[in-house]
Amino acid sequence: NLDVITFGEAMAMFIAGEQGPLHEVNHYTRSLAGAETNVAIGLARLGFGSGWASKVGNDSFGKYIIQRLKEENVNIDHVLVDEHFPTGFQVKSKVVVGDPEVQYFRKGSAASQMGVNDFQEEYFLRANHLHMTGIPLALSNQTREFAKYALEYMKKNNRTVSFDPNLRPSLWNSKAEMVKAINEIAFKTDTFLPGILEGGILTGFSAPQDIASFYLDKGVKLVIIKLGEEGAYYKTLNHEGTIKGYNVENVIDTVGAGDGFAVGVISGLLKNLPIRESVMRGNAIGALAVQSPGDNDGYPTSHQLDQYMKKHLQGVN
Ligand code: KDG
Repeated sequence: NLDVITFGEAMAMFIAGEQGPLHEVNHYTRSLAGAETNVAIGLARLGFGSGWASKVGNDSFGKYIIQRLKEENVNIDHVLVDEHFPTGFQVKSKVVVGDPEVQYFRKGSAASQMGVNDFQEEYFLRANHLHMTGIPLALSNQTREFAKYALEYMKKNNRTVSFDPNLRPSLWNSKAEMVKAINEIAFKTDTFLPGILEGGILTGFSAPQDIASFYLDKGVKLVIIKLGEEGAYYKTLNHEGTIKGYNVENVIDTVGAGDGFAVGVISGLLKNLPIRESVMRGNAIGALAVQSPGDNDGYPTSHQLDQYMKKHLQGVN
């Protein structure tokens, strides 16, 4: 059976083989992108029953996505093939420092057509936990309604829900609309996982403590704020703490680190580990993720994660 379900849009991704602006790049390596597929893959690699719900087009990118997810043991019973709309893709630059440039070709994609009518209740009931990101809230009215429905449905059926806002301002009409829509969902989730800059945009506060309290006051049970290489800060009604990040000497690509962090945290919570340990797992997978060019190719198996954490012991502040 399944432990966790996610839903969203997967895309074929072309990673530049050489540095420079995208329009000058000649060589690309094909890979897979999509925040929620990254999480689904990461959890499956750790041995969890992991399912992903979406739509792909009846085309080569759609086939590629399905094939990759099968290889990763992600359950695809809720992946529908749309005959009318194409699978989206994205192009990503190669950088030495900072975040890469990303260009989307996803407007009107098959995944953005998934609406409430596509929601398969029996499928979602197969899992105890739902992981969501803010991206489907931005893609289309249909996917936004799907996301709201999925959240309500899982809560009504006593499932736990984690939420990574994954702010993508370029997918929204305005910042105000983005903040409102994301917060509306965030307030109803159990575990909220913003980055520190995202938390600032969403609340107007800059200190992690204030950002966390803003959501705890609204009923969120656990807020974990990603601090990049500094690690992460967590807060519940009774506990708080900062967990240092792992030292990484050679950062290759930062994209996928936040999703890897979610994988670590969710895996810990599903195993009923203490929050601190769950956050440590998040930090560890985030650190592993930035050391490889693809989004998810650095995500570990359970054994690799244990080995990495043993080898690179980190203190708790
Ligand atoms: O979190 C990684 C994602 O940014 C990437 O895989 C693409 O899902 C993606 C998006 O919509 O930006």
